[in-house]
Amino acid sequence: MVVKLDKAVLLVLDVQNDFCPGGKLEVKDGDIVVPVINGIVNRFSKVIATMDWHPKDHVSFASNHPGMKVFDSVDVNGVNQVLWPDHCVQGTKGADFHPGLDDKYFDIILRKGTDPLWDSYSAFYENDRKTATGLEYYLKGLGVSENYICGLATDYCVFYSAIDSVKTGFNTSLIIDATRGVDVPQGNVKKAVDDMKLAGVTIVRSQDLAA
Ligand code: VGL
Ligand code: ZN
Repeated sequence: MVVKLDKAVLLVLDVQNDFCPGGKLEVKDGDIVVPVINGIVNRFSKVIATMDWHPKDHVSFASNHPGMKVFDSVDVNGVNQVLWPDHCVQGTKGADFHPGLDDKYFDIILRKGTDPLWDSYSAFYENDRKTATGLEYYLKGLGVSENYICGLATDYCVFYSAIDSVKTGFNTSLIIDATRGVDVPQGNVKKAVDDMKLAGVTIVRSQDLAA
């Protein structure tokens, strides 16, 4: 029997085809996280996986902003929005988990980014920074004190989720070898990791967690 890490959960963020090599918004080496996550997923008392899950008319798609290009930014209700290629469209192959990801230990799957008018990088709050996804209350209801975070992408979903995890009062660790980022502009991943550390996120490696 594997000893579980008490009161600790694993958040597996957006390990979906579109964020892996060959996907619509591919993250370099994004698929490398799959075996790393599979190797630690049974150590946690609960595992929460998220899926980026957008309608076709989503505000974050450059294709819905005539005249704008991918990686341009626009203002959406006073919030800066990076424009992406169409990705993780609800019900498409690109929105599925990577086929190698072992999902049998996932207790809940949280879909985010479903509102056409708002993006949601964080697993806790939409990009208006105040609409809750409910994850905080689920975790607090379980008496969880510690969140371990992994998945894609380091400089977006992972970054905002880690920051919100700290803000909502959880001890928060980033499993550094189980995450990869978009890194546009170059250096964005390093900046995200540095900013997470400054915010109080602990950096760990998967071998520190292996049973
Ligand atoms: C993400 C860009 C656009 C992410 C989602 O999950 O990190 N990044 N949508
Ligand atoms: Zn998205």
